[in-house]
Amino acid sequence: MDRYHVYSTEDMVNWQDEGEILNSSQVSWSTQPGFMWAPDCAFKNGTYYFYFPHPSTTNWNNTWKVGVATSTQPASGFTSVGYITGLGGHAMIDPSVFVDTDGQAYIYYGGGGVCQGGKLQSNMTALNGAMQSMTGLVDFHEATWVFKRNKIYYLTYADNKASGNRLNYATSSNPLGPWTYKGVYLNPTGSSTSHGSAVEYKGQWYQFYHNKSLSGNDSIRSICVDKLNFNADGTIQMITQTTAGVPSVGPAPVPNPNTVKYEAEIGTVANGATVANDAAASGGKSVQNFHLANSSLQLDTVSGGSGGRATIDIRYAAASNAKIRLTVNGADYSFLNTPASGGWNNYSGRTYLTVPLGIGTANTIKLTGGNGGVNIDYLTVSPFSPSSTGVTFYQNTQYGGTASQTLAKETYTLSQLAAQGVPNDWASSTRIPSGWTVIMYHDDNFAGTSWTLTADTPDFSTLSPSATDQMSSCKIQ
Ligand SMILES: [Ca+2]
Repeated sequence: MDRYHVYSTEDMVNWQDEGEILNSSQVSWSTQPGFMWAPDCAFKNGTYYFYFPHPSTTNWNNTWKVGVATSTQPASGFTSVGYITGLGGHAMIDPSVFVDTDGQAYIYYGGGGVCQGGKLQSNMTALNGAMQSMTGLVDFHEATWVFKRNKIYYLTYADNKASGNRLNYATSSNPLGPWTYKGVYLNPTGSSTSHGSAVEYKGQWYQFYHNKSLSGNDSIRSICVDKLNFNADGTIQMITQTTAGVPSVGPAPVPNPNTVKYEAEIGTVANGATVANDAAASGGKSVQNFHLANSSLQLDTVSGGSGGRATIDIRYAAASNAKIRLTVNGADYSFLNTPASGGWNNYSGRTYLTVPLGIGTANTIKLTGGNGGVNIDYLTVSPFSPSSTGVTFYQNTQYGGTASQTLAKETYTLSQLAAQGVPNDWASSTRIPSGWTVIMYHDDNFAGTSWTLTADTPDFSTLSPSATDQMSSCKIQ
């Protein structure tokens, strides 16, 4: 796998994909493109550190190194800065970095029955002394994770149980052991491997782990989170694996003010995909027959705001688990899972990914089917940065069409609109920045019927009288 993403939350229920922070093509010492395994992260003295295992030669399992990338931001701006000298070798994967309450940082890692730990220097990118064997663990396989609670250090790890690895843990009064084995606390998840991390957030401890419930493929895993509870003596209670997840611990996120909705039915369909009427769908239509090989839906003139990261959120109905391929501006983002939503007319399905978009509306999103049936209702696109300042007119309703034009605060006669790329009697929808006003006129030179708009208007036919393909001059204030 490749392409690490960061997700954020404030309520443990709604998760924001912050986008990709690193891929193997950005690692100067990489010789194995696309081959990135389980990472960890840490924060110290204003810098965020990202640690990732990566093989350094084609003899991959004997040449692991632990790479480091740094940023001043938790979810963007990471730069690969090398690897930790002195770490690596056969099966030595799964780095875990723990910063103790006294500020001293430790790194742990291991695989193939070997687990080691050691101190990091204050620069967080070099060892401070030799790595030590972590003693006292029983049936260690891989997936080391270390945390501290009430002065007790915990080391969690996967065992070798053949029918499905389990997460075990050991405790110590010292961050480098010796460790006292305490037992299993996460049973097999359905995946052959197990790997997790434990964190405290807003007073509750949580266990993150993975299963393969969505994909059915042992190598394509889904992230899970459930409560991690402790007994009075500090021992860990068995994790209850749920499909519902954990309760909300905060307010739901404020909607992104830059979000634009695009009905699937305004896009271009091909290779058997069809626009079909469906009363259950937004706008009364959805794109169907997406089970057909190479069936596709393409949306042009998608707004990327001022450019940069944007979340593409796809709403769909599916009777059984499927997946769709996402391509944006020609870049292949591979598959997005579209888990069963409860039926072909149940449009509660959501799948999303954060990707970079270009400035303005010259962005193209293409969805390709052929991997199970999915009825696509609509997409929302939420640029992280607000739209470039201006009023954007679109040829079609719902901000669609083959072209769009963004105009500044100014008055525009017929010829001036034409000079800006807005033909006469052409516009059918518009996006208007907050606090701006657009007065559209039926005739040239600000004459005839007029319409005063102060907010986004997705369909000029809803105005009275209809303004569809009517504007011949306008004032933007
Ligand atoms: Ca729709």
